[in-house]
Amino acid sequence: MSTDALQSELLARIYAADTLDALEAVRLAALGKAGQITQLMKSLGGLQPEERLAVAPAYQALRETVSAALEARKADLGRAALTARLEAERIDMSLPPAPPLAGSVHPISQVMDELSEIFADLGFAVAEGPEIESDWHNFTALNIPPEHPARAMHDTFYATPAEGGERMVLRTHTSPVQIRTMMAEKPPIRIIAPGRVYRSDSDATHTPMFHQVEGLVIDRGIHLGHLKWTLETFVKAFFEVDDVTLRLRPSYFPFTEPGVEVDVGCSWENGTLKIGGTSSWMEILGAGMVHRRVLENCGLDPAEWQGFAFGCGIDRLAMLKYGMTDLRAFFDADLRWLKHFGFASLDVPTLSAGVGA
Ligand code: 2NL
Repeated sequence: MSTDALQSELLARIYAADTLDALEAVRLAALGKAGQITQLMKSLGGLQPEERLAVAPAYQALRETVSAALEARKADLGRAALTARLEAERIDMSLPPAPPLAGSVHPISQVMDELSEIFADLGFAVAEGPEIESDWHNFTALNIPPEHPARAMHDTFYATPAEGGERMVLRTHTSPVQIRTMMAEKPPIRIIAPGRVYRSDSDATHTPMFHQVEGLVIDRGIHLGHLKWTLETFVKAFFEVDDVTLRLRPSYFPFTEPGVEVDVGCSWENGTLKIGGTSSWMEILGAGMVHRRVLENCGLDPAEWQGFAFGCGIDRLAMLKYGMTDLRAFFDADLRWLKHFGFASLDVPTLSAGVGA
């Protein structure tokens, strides 16, 4: 075959190749070890010098033309492949995630978002702190000195201290977050501290890790009336019930004076407890006025600043609102349970739509 005919044939095959793989096959057939052009080049070695001079330029030109055509075609096919892939993988980032990929929001996360929403509306910020705490922040600052009997009641997980280091604990409540805030910021302070807490306790109604939310207000002239109004407003918004009565009973916490236990009025309807009315009472919170020694430990003068604080279990709040009966199922990661009790990821709680709508 003449070099012209071979060139025409190869160029035709190059332009006919419609994938990178087909193009590679053409390249091998022309320029590979046993390719047609390679054979021609090799045959030059067996020619007389004058013969070689006569045909070599045509062979070289053939090799260059075919090489260039292969490169050009390769670039075209690469561009086309990229365009096709971009088209196929096109994603509209403004669309919500496809439901089957979205998973669901755990009821505890949902309730935490509801709490943040309700308290943000009352001017509270959300505060966070470490789950591995110093003994001082978790206990001593809260008027629970070493050897205080309240320490035994907390079923604390203790970390082995580093040599010469401070003894650390897994926080038994989120109060140390409030301690850190009082030490770092100037009043007025309005925060809630939701998060994980740990106690070495495990049975049908206790898990060694659970969730707590605490609230703290520090300002001038704060009294129990502010506490009661705040909790009433919270309970109304959270349970979406207007007819809410709270009952404060005297109680004791080392970090409050006075301390109160807070019951919410409720009634039995067809075998289920409903928030509202006053025919029954259910304890939902512990609270009180911040103990003057706690204020002093945080560098606040109790003659100038007063405050109230409260704490309650988030897991129990979620069970009451959404009707779960087994606490331990919260942490089993059972897909059927998560599907049943989980929330759509775009079902963000807002006050205007109703926090639990
Ligand atoms: C409960 C309810 C409570 C607090 C938590 C608190 C935090 C600071 C100062 C004073 Cl920094 N109080 N938190 C107060 C009363 C109750 O939790 O049943 N706890 C065992």
